[in-house]
Parts: sequence; C-alpha cells; structure tokens
Amino acid sequence: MKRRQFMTAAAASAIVAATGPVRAQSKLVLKATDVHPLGYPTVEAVVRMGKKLEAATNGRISIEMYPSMQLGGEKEMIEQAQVGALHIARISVGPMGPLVPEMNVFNLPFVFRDAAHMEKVIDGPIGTEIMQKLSDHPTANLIGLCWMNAGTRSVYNSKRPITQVSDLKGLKIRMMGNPLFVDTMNALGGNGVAMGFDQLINAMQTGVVDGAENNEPSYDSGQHYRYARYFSRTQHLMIPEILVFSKRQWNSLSADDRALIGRLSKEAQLEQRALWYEAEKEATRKMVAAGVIINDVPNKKEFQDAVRPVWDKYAGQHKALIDRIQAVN
Ligand code: BDP
Repeated sequence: MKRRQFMTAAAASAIVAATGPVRAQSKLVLKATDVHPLGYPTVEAVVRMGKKLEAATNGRISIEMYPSMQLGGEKEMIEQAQVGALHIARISVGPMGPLVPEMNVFNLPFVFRDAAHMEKVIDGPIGTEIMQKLSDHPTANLIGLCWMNAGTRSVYNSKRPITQVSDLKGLKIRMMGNPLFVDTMNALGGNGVAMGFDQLINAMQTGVVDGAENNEPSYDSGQHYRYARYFSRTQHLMIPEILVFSKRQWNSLSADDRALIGRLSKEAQLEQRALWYEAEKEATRKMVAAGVIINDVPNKKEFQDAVRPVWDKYAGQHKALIDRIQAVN
C-alpha cells in the first residue's frame, strides 16, 4: 500500500514536470497524416497550414506530415488519432458515417446536386452543425477542424465501360468501409467489397476485385489506371472530407493555440478547394495521356433510381436534415 502511494506521488510529479512551465516553452510538433502523397490537395493544404502555424508561433508549433499511408490506411489513421498517437488526420466522411449518423447523410448516393450545392452545405450552418456532432460525439474522440473537397466518385474497372446500370452486373467493386457503400454498389447490381484504400492496389493486381470507385485525383495519384483502364463517370457519390484533431491531444492545448489552429484550418479549407479544382483538371489530363478509356453515363437517372433502396434504408431517420440539405441553393 505504502509503495503504491509512493509510485502514485512519483507519477504525479512526473506529470507536473511534463505539463508545467518547462513544457510551455518547448516545441510542439503536430504529427499529421493522409493516405495521399505529397502534393495532393489535402496534403498540400495541411503542409501550408503547418508553415503558417510555425510562422505565427515563432517556431513553437509545427506540423510534421506523414503522407502516402506511411502510418497505415484510413482506418489505422482514425484509430491513431482517437488514441492520441497522432494529432491531425485528414479523412473521408465515408468511414465516419457508421459512428456519427448525421455524417452518413453526406454518404448517400446523389445527395448533392452538384459541387456548388455541396460547398454551400458544408460552408453553411449544416456543415457547422454536423462537424460539431463529430466533435461532441462521446466515443469518436475527435475534434472536427474543417471540411475539404473531394469531387465526385465514379466507377472504374478492368473489364468494360459502365454506361448503364446493367453493365455493373457481376463486377466486384471495392468500396470504402461502410455498409452504406456496399449496399449502394449492390443496389446498382455490382458486388460491393469493403476494404481499406491501402489494400486496394493489391486487390486489383490479384483480381480480388475488378475495380473500385473514386475521384479522378485519387485514381491518378494511386496509379489505379494501371489495373482498371475503364473510368466511367457515374458520379454516384460526392463525399466531402474532414480534417480531424485527436481529442486527447486537443485537450492538452491552450485556448489560444486551439483558436489559432481553428482559424488556420478554416483557411486550409479554402486553400484546399482551389488546389482541388486544379488537381481534378490535371488528373483528367494525365488520365487521357495514360490512355484511360473515359466515358460519361448518358442516363444518370437510371442510376439514381437504382439506389432508391439505399435511401429507403438509410435516409428515413434523417428526413428533416435531408430536407434542409435539399433546400440549400
Ligand atoms: C479518397 C479519399 C480518402 C479515402 C479514399 C478511399 O481522399 O480519404 O481513404 O478515397 O477510397 O478519395 O478509401
């Protein structure tokens, strides 16, 4: 008993030493990660944010970026942020849907009319509310910093162009880890296979899947065109991304530092957006140069009709929110 008391006191003084005045002077290196490589819009925006942070704090706070899945796939990144093993992660709303139900509304196929609609929603009160739901979530252990653009997701595969729903029949298509996405692909007649982004290249190489779906910059930077040369603009999903901060780490920051990071995140949101549109154009140009066979889908309505069961299953409980989203124009 005595011994235990001694240990506790020693541990307590160690904590005081670590969090006391000494630490206030010391440098804070924020560990950030992204599945994408350096230069990708989301990565670049966070790198720039780090430079601004360094300038604003005279070098006291900086960001160290671990790009290209160096710390694992998106699932691992989320887990590491949750336990405080890293500070900042840039993730898709996709895998957060099962945890934060309101976020799953953004994962519904064809929920936004176009990019302008999506941006208005995330920039406005709905975006703020939904981000707050994430930050307030009792077990997500994440603070939502800002939104980012991620264009639209389209199907690509190694077998054939998809011009109508029936073309998807029998194709094994990788989807992000969220039952809603598997249901979406199955509703379209394909076979949705949930797996991490980090496993996708190997799954395409080995024929475990025939293809996947993503935006043009991910398809290009991941070199997915090497394995799936038919890129069909189904544009069935338009999922924004988020920059999150580990709640555990956030709680140890001063109010001033939190405010600074919050302000710079908002700037990062707009910077990323400008970079995004450039990257979309550049990726499309590179896809054409690489000989990717790109096609449009003449009748989008057919795809929208086919995913009705997904809406029936997931949208009902969020009717009020969906009505508000649809009313934004
Ligand atoms: C990309 C997102 C990334 C996801 C990836 C995926 O930027 O966050 O991990 O898709 O499909 O577009 O898993």
